[in-house]
Amino acid sequence: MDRAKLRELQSERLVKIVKYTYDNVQFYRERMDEAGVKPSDIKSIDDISKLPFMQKKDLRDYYPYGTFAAPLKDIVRFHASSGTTGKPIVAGYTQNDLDNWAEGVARCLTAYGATKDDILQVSYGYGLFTGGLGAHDGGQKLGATVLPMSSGNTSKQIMLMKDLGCTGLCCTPSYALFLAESIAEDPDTDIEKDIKLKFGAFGAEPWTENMRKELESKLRIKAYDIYGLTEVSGPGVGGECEYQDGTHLWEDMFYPEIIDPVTLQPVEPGQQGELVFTTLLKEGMPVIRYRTRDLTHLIYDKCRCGRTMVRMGRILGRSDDMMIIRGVNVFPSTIESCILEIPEFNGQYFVTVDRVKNVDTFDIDVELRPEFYTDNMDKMLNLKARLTMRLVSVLGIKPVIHIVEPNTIARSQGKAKHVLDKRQFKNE
Ligand code: DLL
Repeated sequence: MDRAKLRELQSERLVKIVKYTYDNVQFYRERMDEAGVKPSDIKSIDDISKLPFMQKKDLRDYYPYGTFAAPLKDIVRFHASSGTTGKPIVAGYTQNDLDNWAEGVARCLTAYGATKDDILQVSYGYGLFTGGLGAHDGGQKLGATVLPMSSGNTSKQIMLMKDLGCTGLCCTPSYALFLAESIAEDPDTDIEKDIKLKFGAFGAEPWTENMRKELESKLRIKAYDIYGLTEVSGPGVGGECEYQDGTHLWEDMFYPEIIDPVTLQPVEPGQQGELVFTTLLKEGMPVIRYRTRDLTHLIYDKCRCGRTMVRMGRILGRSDDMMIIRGVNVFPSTIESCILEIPEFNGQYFVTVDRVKNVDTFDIDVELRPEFYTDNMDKMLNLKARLTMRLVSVLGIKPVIHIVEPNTIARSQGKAKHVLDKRQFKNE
């Protein structure tokens, strides 16, 4: 769609959604009244900056139904985000919301080159997490055949992947890496002959270009990004195209902005900042200027694929995932990228941060590929030195590296957990 036309459509939809939320949700009414803005002040998408922001805390404070805009009789499904403490965020969807969500996922799959001839192995968890059912509905909307595998039971995953000839894999990149390792170790499976996978739809956690290379070479596929969040719908808020050069956001449904998380002002076009979304079509639980905490940038140049919808750079991390170690900002994704530059490591790692005598400690366990594991101390010390040097040059601080045997770091079947920050448990 031509961008001028898209802007008209966004304007029309924003005007409607603002009036709809003001009329139906006390929370929005109060917030807009406090900010001194009326629905009639919103005449086009250019007026969006007049509206107040909302964040996760608001959804928690108004749990469970306080931000729902449709009556419960019109809500046909709930999902919930994986809150580790306290109440989760509950999202409610009308049938139209589910149809639009499936449309978003189907667009991603189409952008990966998938068609109704594909067989999708959906290995995201089914249940409250949006990954499983989201990918499932999108796959069916496209007309592809869906295998609702859910996560776990790796040997059965491999058996059905082979026997049914699955061509697409939908799961977290960390679980895809685990599946790839398991396939490589399975004496009864030959990746070339037995596995028919062509592409993967990987998301739900930050991942890097080096992880992409790893997954593409291990699974002999094209590995594509899929992005989304429960508060906005689920997977399929955007996805990459064949050029793998940014994640197209489906801006006719989800309007993105990038703000400076401190000043809350929009950043210059192309600058890094916090991603904010307004859902332009949601009925059940719309969100207006929702602060995602995800850090990224937007690319408005036309993509080589011909799609005009904006692209998002890789999510660097969440502002709440960022560790400050000895005063330096450290994202797990940066560590992952450095590890995967060294071919002897398999990409599995675990970071432990602590504070001893008022000084931050920074330890990284990192696994070797089985073929490089040796008791030759010189080789091990050399590898350790290479990784340490690389991390020092990128991060500016020195971690203590521990090279561990293959298969010793706990694998995740959903979102990977890469960090234990023991400082958070102390009251120093
Ligand atoms: O993770 C939805 C999803 C499922 C997306 C399957 C993609 C595939 P939540 O559990 O609410 O929803 O977590 C949302 O996960 O704010 C990001 O921090 C992170 N995230 C999701 N996709 C990506 C991605 C689902 N492609 C949170 N790259 C988001 C980086 C991602 N981070």
